[in-house]
Formats: sequence, C-alpha cells, structure tokens
Amino acid sequence: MEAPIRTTCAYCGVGCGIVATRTGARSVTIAADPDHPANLGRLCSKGTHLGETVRLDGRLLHPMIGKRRASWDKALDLVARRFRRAIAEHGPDSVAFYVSGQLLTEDYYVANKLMKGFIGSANIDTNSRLCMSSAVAGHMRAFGEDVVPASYDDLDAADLFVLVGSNTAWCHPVVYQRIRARCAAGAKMVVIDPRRTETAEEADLHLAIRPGSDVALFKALLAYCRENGLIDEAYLARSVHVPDDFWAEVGEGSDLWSAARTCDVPPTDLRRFLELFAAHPRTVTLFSQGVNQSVRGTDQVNAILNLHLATGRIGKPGAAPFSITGQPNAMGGREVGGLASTLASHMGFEPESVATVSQFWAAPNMACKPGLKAVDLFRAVGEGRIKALWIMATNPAVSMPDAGEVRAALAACPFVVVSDVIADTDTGRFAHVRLPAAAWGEKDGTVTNSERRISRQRALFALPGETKPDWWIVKEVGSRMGWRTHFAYDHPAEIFREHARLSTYRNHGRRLFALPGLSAIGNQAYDALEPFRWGGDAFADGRFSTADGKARLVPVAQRALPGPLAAWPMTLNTGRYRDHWHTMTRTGLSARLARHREEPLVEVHPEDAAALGLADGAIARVATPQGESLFRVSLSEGQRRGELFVPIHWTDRTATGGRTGLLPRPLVDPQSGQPGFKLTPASITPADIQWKGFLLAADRVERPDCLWATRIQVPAGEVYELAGIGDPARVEAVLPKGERIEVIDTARGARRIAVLREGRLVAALFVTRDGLLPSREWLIAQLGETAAAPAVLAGGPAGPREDPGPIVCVCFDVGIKTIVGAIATQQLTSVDAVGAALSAGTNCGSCRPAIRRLIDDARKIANA
Ligand SMILES: Nc1nc2c(c(=O)[nH]1)N[C@H]1C(S)=C(S)[C@@H](COP(=O)(O)OP(=O)(O)OC[C@H]3O[C@@H](n4cnc5c(=O)[nH]c(N)nc54)[C@H](O)[C@@H]3O)O[C@H]1N2
Ligand SMILES: Nc1nc2c(c(=O)[nH]1)N[C@H]1C(S)=C(S)[C@@H](COP(=O)(O)OP(=O)(O)OC[C@H]3O[C@@H](n4cnc5c(=O)[nH]c(N)nc54)[C@H](O)[C@@H]3O)O[C@H]1N2
Ligand code: SF4
Ligand SMILES: [Mo]
Repeated sequence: MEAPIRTTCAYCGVGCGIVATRTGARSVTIAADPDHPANLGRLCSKGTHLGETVRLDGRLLHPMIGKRRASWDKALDLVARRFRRAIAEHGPDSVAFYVSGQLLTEDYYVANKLMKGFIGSANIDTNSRLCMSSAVAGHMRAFGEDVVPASYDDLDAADLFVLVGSNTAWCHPVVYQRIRARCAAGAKMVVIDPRRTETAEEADLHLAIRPGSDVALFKALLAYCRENGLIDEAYLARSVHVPDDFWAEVGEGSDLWSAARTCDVPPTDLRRFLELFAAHPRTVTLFSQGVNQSVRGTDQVNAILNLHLATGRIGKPGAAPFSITGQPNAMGGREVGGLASTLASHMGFEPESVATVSQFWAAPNMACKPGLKAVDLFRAVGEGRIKALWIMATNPAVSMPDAGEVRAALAACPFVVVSDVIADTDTGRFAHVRLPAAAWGEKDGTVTNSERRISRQRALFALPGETKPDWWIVKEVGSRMGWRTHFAYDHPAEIFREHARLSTYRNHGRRLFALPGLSAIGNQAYDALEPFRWGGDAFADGRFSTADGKARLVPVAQRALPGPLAAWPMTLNTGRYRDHWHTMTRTGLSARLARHREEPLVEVHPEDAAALGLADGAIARVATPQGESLFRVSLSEGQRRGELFVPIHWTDRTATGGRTGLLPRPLVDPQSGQPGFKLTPASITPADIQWKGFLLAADRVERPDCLWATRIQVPAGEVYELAGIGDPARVEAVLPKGERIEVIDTARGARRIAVLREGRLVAALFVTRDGLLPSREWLIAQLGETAAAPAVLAGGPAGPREDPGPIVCVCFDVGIKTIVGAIATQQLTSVDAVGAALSAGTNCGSCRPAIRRLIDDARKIANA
C-alpha cells in the first residue's frame, strides 16, 4: 500500500483535511484527517465519497480547438494571438476572464496578475461574485478590510448560534456537526430561513421570515439591545465610529410588533429570539447565501455586523459574525484580489495601491480602475463589447442568473476559451478552445477556508492525458502574449512566495492580510506546509483596518417588500441539495451521492399545490419573466405559502428540466454586484404528461428526446427517469445496439424492452401510459449482468421484494422505508439507536438530521 497523502477536500469552504491513500492508478481511499484543525477527523458525505469522482471517464484530456484535438502549442498560441489581436484592435477592456473560487490560490494569483498588471484591464471577475461578494462589501464598509473575524474555535466557545440564510446541515456539514456538538453541551441554536430546512428542524427556534426581511429583523434586535442596556458603550467609544443619526434611524419602525409584521413571524417567536440574544453574550452569527444573494445583500450583511459591533460581540472567544464561505478557495480568491473590484493582497484601486502593485509586479499596463462585475461582464459580452473571453473552473451557462441570456451572449462572442476538467459541460459547448485542466487529486497548491486557514492541496495522481495545472496554462498564455520573464514559474511554490512577498510589500501593518515569514519558503517546506491561519485573532485588540483604526456602524434600511404580481403570484427561492455540488460535473459521477435526491424537485406548500392543481410527484412548469423549466413537484410543509424552492444542480447534460439558472432575474446588489438569486417572481402550472417510464443503460447514451428526462449515476451505468406526451417510441432511438427482447401491451400503452449483448443486460426501457412501473432497485443491480430476460421484462424475479424507499444514508445505502420500519418495530428513539440497528448515520453523519426527523415524526404520530 502506498504512503497516505494529506490534502484538502475539493468541495466546500469548511476546508476539511483528508488523508488519501492510493490503491491503484486511478483509485484512492479517503479518510478524514484527525489532525486537521478544520475538521478534526470528520468528513461529510461529499468528502467521504470523493474517491468515486476521480475516475477518468468524462474528463477533458487534450486541448481542443473546435471539435478537433490540438497540441498545447497550437491551442496556447491561438489563445494568445486572439487576445492580443482583440487588445490591439479594441483596447484592453475588450477582453475578460471569468474565473472561480475553485481555482487554487496560485492559479488565481497568476490569472489576476496577467489581467490586471499586463493586459491592463480589471475585467477579471469570479463566480465568487455570485457567492460572497456582499460579505466582502459588508466587511469593507464595517472593518475597512475584507476580514472574517471568526474561527472554528469560536464555535466551541459559543452559547448561542444564529444561522441566517444558511442550510448549514447540508452545505457546511462539518461546521454543523461542530455546532451540534456544542448544542449538546447546552448552547442554543436559532435558524432564520423562510424554509424549514433540515437545519431549521433541529433549531431551538426557527424564524421562517418573509424572504428579504432580514434587515428589519436585525434592526429590531439592535433596537431591543439599545432599549435593554445591551449596547457595549465602552467598546463603541473606543473602537467604533457611529454616524450621527444612526440610533434615531434604528429606532424607527423597529418595535417588536412592526418587525414581526414585516418579517411575518409570530411576535412571541420574535420576542423569544430577542431574549435568547440578550441572555447569551457569546453569540456566533453564521450567514451565507440567504443573506448574500440578495439585491440588498450588502445591507443585510451590515445589519448583522452592526449588531455584533454595537454589542461588542466580536473579537472575543465565542462571539463573532461569521460569513461562511461556499467554495473551497473563495477566501484565497479574495486574498489575491480575484474580484474585478479589488486589487491583489487586499488592496483596492486607490492610486497608492495601484502604484504599489504595479511596482511590485514591474507591470507595464497596470489597470487603474475596477473592471466589470459578473452580471455586467456577461451583459457586455452579449452587447459585443467583449471580443475574447476566458472562463476557468466555472459553468456560467448554468450558474449565472438569466442563464438563457448568458448562453446567447456566449454564442455571439467572437472568441471563447474554457478551461475545465470535464469534456462536456454546458459552458464548454460554446467554447472555441477548450483547455484540459488538472483536477482535484492532481493539482498542487493552497486553498484558504472560511476561518482564514491556508491548507495544502496535494497531488495524488500523475497528470492524466495532456492535462496541466491552471497556473501553468495561464502563465503559458502570458508568456506567449509577450511577458515571458514575468510569468516564468515552474512550480506553484514560486507563485506562493511571490504572493506572500506582495502581502507584506509596503504593508506597514495597514492590511491584516499578510504572510510574513513565507516569502522565502523553500519548495520542500512548501510541500510540507501545515495548515495555518493568517490574521490570528483578528480585531481582538479592538483595532480595525480603517485609517482611524475604528470600525463603522453602517445605517441600513429595510426595503419595501412588494406583494405578489398578478402574472407571477409565487416567489422562487433557489439553493442546494445535501449531496450534490453545483453543476454536478463531479458529484454526478458518484452513484452513492446520486441517491439522496435523484431528480430536481420544486418544493411547494400542500395548500398552494391543492389550489394550483399540483399533485405530489407530478411534473410542473415553473416560469419567470426570464425563462421556464420543468421540475417534479414535491409537497412540503416546510415551504411558506406562496413560495417555491428549486435546486441549482441540473444541467443540459443531466436533464431536460431542472434548469434553475434560466429563471432568476439578473438584478444585483448596488454595492456588491451580487445577484438576488433567492427571490424571483414566478408562476407554476402542472405540465401535461401522457406517459412515464425509465431507461437503464450500462454505457453513456444520448439524453432521450422527451419532455422529462433526468439522468442519475448508478453503480454499473446510468438511469433516466422519463415522462412525455405523444408517442414514447421516440426515446427508443437512444437504445444501444444488441439483442432486443420486448413486450408491448398496447391496451395499457406499456412497452418493456431489454437489450442484451453476449447475454448481458446493457439497457432496458420501461414505459407505461397508465399502469405502474416496477421498482428500479432490482433492475439496476442487473445492469451488466447475465440477465434472464423474462425476469428483466417482469421487472424482477417472482415474489415480493423490499423497496427501501429514497436513500437517506448514502454511506450504507439505507432507505427511508427501512429506517421508518426499524424505528417502529424496534422502538428506536435515538439517532444512535438507529445507527446501532442499521449502521445509518454512523459514518459521515450527514444524514443524522434526517434520521432525527424521522424519529420525531414517529413520536408525533405515536402521540397523536
Ligand atoms: N451540498 C452542497 N454544499 C455546498 C455547496 C453545494 O453545491 N452543495 N456549495 C457551496 C457553496 S459555493 C456555497 S455558496 C454554500 C451555500 O450554502 P447555503 O447558503 O447554506 O445554501 P443555499 O441552499 O444556497 O441557501 C441557504 C438558505 O438561504 C435561505 N434563504 C432564502 N432567502 C432568504 C432570505 O431572504 N433570508 C434568509 N435569512 N434566508 C433565506 C434558503 O431558503 C436556503 O435554505 O454551500 C457550499 N456547500
Ligand atoms: N439560482 C442560483 N444560481 C446560483 C446559486 C444559487 O444559490 N442559486 N449559487 C451561486 C454560487 S454561490 C456559486 S459558488 C455558483 C457555482 O457555480 P459554478 O461555478 O458554475 O459551478 P461548478 O459546477 O462548481 O463549476 C465548476 C466548473 O469547474 C470545473 N472544475 C473543477 N475543478 C477544476 C479545476 O481545478 N480547474 C478547472 N479549470 N476547472 C475545474 C468543473 O468541472 C465545473 O465545470 O453558482 C451560483 N449560481
Ligand atoms: S464539510 Fe464536507 S464538502 Fe465541506 S470540506 Fe468538509 S468534507 Fe468537504
Ligand atoms: Mo458559492
């Protein structure tokens, strides 16, 4: 067995340490790193199943020009030439990069340097604009620098957790486990989210506020603190600048009753929140997309920061506002200045900073003003103002708001380059040149997690095919554009050293972000670098990064919340599932992760559904002024009336429906430029379906051509769920060649087709107009096996079979029916008891909230 390698998880901003042990050329076992301070031996379902995503199928392994394979030399020369030509003809602002919080710091640094120092434009923006730019803007306004004033140790010291717009149980599961451990020791947890998420299910108090009413809530809390002597006047006097009319303005309309009305929560619940806050000075407020992704995101962030500053709950153990970051290197991107509105090393575009960076880089064409932010950037592409665009490590054709317009813009752009690890992505389809990037498990470099901790990602495998690290690809283009000596890097450590040097260059303690002592780190020491935090206990001394050293309270106002529009009576909320990562290019490869949610659902309150004629499990059309898409209806008491929730994960590659990106408005927060993904006027109507079915295939097949087709990975192939109108025979076109055995029952409109090759089952198609479909479980297990055709066509061997229901525990494949059955028959009353009986929840723990809920439900039914 090979020596284990310590690295960092590929996914979220928790930044868990992993111990990876290679077991073959492209296989690896994954364990949690017990010594990594971010996770101390824990991993969630996504981290646990990383090993299933390192296979090479679907990978982009060679540079491609159009549909043709090309050499690196040809592809890189073409990219350099087209960018040079656009700049020569139309100036530096006619080109742009759109990059990602999933790049490593070293990749990010080089891309930013090339655009801002050498091309001479700041038209480099990142998907972090869609993710936490409101937090960045809020931090800058309050602290004078984008610094997250919290650490995971604060979670172990807090007495109260306020989770705002964060489905922590699903999106930051390991942080969540740490919070729950503290709650088991007596801490309280309040969740502020319009939806009753799995996180909210476990809260001591859940405030299902009206979407977009967070400012009113936090102002009411601040007013209450002021009335009840909870303001830390000494702290304010010493460390915080308070604008003249600040308190007068806070008082207005912030009484309990008005706020309860604005937020649409029971006044008694609101009072309980105020009292919990008053009783627990050690408060950590964690917030993410429910706060950031709003057209008032920056004000919402500052409403939270105001509260912590005014009560002095910052810079002390267990007391902090905590913006938890989404992507693995969202924070590293901020450090290198990957946003169009920032420069490198936490500097901005003030003339002095521009001069500092320009001199440090010996930059010939330093950008002097901010560039286009993501939404404006793609608008400029659509208007023909961008002649050459390079997209790295992000899938904007799916993830941008009003993605239909983004697609039109990409289609019209004269030159699009896409660097990705996957060959076929929705965005890649618009590329003139596709560049094969090294993936997680092949790359070497650093990432920074939510708590400012820098960790190494280390290569586990040799670079497959002709793939190259992103930093290498960018520096090659920089060299070919004429700046060879400035981009002469051979090892990521060289880039890291330069980044560290810039962080202290003419800093004089003005910026907290600094990596002293690392500017001369040797390659070996870099390879062995242990996880460490920069900035230490930021702001513990009550000094901030502003000119006078004081933080700022920022006046913020609750905007008016208009009622439903006649044509668009619903509001659409969008977000994440527990076991999928964004556009599923990687989690979609894992059969286990696919089990938790197999299709894109639209969650609807049962009373709304009844009024709108929507049945549970039916297909419905969700429309907004921007576009429409189909989803499967899921009735949910956890939805507020009038609101819909859909996931962001499905793409053209995986489904005909579930195309969430087409729906949101491209409206942004005026300070941060972050889109308001969480609130879009929408409508929902049942879709007419005449038949339903499913297709199993051992090898990748074209997506069947019908109204509804959603793909999921299964161990020996893939499955499509299908539904449509008209003649279902059309979908047979995608069946692979082989010996075809079929049963057709015209009376019931049923067709069953099995395709065998050398006796093995390679595909099966089941369709029915009004009958039942067999359970998929047994059939899935037959894929690739020598199958008895009659049994396959019967949907399984004779005799009763157990259906485990939707999978809750993906580590041990335990379904909801199995768990509910065991709770009832064995009278299990705790998550641990379920674990002892079925193993469910005993590995990564991501499903423990779900199991707890099933136990609670059983108790409620028993008590009813
Ligand atoms: N499983 C999984 N984990 C992930 C990711 C993933 O794709 N999958 N992605 C990572 C990334 S990049 C990010 S940014 C994070 C995101 O992590 P989260 O922010 O936790 O995830 P979301 O589901 O986008 O949204 C959070 C919640 O905001 C709520 N919300 C909507 N409107 C409002 C509002 O007006 N006020 C309040 N208070 N809440 C509101 C939504 O109902 C939703 O439950 O997750 C990271 N972790
Ligand atoms: N409606 C709605 N839209 C949203 C959101 C929402 O809540 N609602 N959330 C927004 C947020 S917070 C985020 S972060 C975005 C995420 O949206 P995206 O960034 O578009 O999503 P990903 O699927 O993570 O895209 C990453 C791409 O990079 C590729 N990749 C992976 N590793 C590497 C690498 O090392 N190098 C290169 N070159 N490529 C790599 C992957 O294959 C994939 O194609 O979505 C945003 N869009
Ligand atoms: S919480 Fe899960 S997805 Fe996030 S870093 Fe840890 S293991 Fe990875
Ligand atoms: Mo994100």
